[in-house]
Amino acid sequence: MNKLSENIINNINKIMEVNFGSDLAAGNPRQVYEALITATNMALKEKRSAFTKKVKEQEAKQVYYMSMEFLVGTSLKNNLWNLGVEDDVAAHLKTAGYDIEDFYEMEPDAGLGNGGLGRLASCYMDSLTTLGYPVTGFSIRYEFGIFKQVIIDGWQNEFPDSWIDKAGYWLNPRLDEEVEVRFFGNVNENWTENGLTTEHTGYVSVLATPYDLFISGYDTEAVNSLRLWSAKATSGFNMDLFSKGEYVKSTENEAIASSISKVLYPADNTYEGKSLRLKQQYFFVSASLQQITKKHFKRYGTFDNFAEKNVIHINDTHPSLCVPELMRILMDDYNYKWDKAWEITAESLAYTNHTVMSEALEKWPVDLVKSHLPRIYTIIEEINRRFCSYIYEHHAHLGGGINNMAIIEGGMVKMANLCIAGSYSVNGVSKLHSEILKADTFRDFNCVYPDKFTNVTNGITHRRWLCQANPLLSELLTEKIGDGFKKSLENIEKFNDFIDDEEVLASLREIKKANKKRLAEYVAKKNGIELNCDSLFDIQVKRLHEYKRQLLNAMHIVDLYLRIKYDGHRPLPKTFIFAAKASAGYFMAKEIIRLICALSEMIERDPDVRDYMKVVFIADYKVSLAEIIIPAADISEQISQAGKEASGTGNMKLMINGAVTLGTMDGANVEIYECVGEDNIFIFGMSTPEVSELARHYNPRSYYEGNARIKRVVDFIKDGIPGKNFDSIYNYLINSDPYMNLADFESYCAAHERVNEAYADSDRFTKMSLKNIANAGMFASDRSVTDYAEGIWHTKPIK
Ligand code: 26Q
Repeated sequence: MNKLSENIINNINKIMEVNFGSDLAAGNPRQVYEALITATNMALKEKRSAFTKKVKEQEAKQVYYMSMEFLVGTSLKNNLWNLGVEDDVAAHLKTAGYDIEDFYEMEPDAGLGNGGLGRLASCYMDSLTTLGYPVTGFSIRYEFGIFKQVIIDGWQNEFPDSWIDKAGYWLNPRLDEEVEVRFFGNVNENWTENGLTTEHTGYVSVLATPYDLFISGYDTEAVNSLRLWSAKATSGFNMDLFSKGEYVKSTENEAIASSISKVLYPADNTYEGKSLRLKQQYFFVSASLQQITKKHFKRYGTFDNFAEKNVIHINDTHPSLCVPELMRILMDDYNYKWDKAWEITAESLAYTNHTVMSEALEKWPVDLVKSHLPRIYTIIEEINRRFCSYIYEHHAHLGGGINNMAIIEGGMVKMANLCIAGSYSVNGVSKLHSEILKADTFRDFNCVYPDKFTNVTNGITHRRWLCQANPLLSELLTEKIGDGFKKSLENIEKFNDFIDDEEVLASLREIKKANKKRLAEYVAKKNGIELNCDSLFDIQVKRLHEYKRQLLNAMHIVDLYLRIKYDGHRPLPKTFIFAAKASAGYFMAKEIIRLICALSEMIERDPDVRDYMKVVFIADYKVSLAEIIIPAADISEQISQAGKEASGTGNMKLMINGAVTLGTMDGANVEIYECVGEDNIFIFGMSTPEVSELARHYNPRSYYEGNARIKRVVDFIKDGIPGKNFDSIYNYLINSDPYMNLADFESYCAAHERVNEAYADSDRFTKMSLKNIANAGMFASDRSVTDYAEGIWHTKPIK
């Protein structure tokens, strides 16, 4: 047994004794659970202190990853696995009569994110730590993470997710590092002998308390930290106001503070211009930058080398206030002049864009920013003034483009423009997406700053998504190609050598079957539906959004149903599995969920059809559920309208688990296509230029009227399901259909036919599956973060 295992096991025993006055065997499961997490956290803490010491000694450049979201999921299994102590700890628990799996099940997900963007941030923390880079993630300690989804009569209902009671043992409070964040008030500008100085008065103070969540890596000395800020009032009362008779106003800071870190906004790829959201953004940006600058100044006594020693990464525009806040700190707290402060700021910030959808691009009303953050607003105004005059002077030929680039325009502050002006690097998240940014979304900026724009294709941590989620496949790989792939996923390429190995192909089929059974058990328990594990599992799991086109999938399901029911079609059995959360106020998304649930119910009740097809909607999609669903997939549905999905990362998780992609040429699907070759993927639908062309004159009604197959499906959706009505979706499809479901429908159905043909030949399909696994190397987040470190951050791992 290694030292670390021994240490953790001793600590478990000690905690049982000291906290609960019990030995391991006599404790109750909840006590053992607490002891297990606390002991693991202690081990991480010790390891972290050794790592931090090294980082200090080497004066290494620090990376700060700023993100409103980190979709952490569960940590216990991940940490034990990464630390290499899982088997020893499990064996020890077993001696006292416990099954470690029961403790894994007790742990709630830390759901501090909505979907792709938040999960990406967590995958990057894993990879950076594994590779030994010093990085700190910054976000908010939301008391309530992403809501719990409960489906009642087909309709999504949201319930609060209070995760801290049972997962808070991972959080390490640092009361010694609290900072103050200021909102509202007035700004007074004074000319003094030092030039113009500003004074922020009459503000409301909120205290930010940091909680550190330690991030383990695999086979590494590094332990990094995710620092989550929690808001509280500076004091219950403002005595000054109170004594002036303003009793209600005197408790204002308490009301503001208690709301800021209360709940995660459940919006994905749509912007919500709410005052609370703006406060959340400034709160975590200001607290983080105050701490970063304080630490830097303490160590070096100057900011002249700030950009050389630090890089601050802005994950989408949500932390865009980093630009004016860093300016504010340098000027107001450390007396820097504008030009020098701007040089330091623009050389230490880098920005990643995650969307081209116009409804997701953040724009804040000038009046809102001005009232909430008066000092910050004056800085944004001055950034805009200088930026616009620079463009007028040097790029006058861009004409109308200048308005597109302005930071303040039409009474709004445009956050992407602020980020591009204030960062030295801007990147998209897949090759296609990065090209669209340059050619379209940020075309004018690309003319002015062609060297700022780059691409870093997203990646996933295969340690969670393959090794931990699919231990059977991981064992097979280890047996055949060794375990080098765990640290360096390029090595998985060696699995290609087994393409004609009948034994390996048979093992792959067995593993898939076992993973389907594991999922079927879950579905039987939760949905009361029995799955046929010999059927093809066709899976679409992701946030519910019109552009992701779960509706196109549902349309094909209706078509198949009608063909079986009325046209004598007798296909091989297929199981269509969905899981998706919709934003709480997103009506069409909720209607689509209702449609899928109605189809599921109708088919389940129909003895003519149910042996050939099944539809299941699994409620409450989250990281820990994805870990059960994804390994069971044969087909991975990635069917967004071309040009809309920035990258996708579920596509990569499904691929590495042996699912074959059925998708459009969108986001990272394009790169998956390049890696597996055209024979190992099912591509359909319009390309990005075809979409743009058709958008000029798209008329969904002409597809409906001109195509009997489409008409039959759309009419059936309207009122063909007994007792249900979907006029909403019917009208949407024939009158608007903004993501062109109807235009891609036939091509999508044809692709399904090709899937059926391939699946009928089990040898051929298993080989496709193998090719997907073996060619997933490029989609490791280890590769992505290395791209960031070498190409953008210019940082090196700790020696
Ligand atoms: C903004 C303002 C106010 C409230 C909410 C928001 C908000 C919150 C979350 C806006 C967008 C998001 C999330 C976006 C997101 O997840 N984008 C996805 O990022 C992935 C990682 O790069 C990509 O793979 C996906 O293609 C992209 O959709």
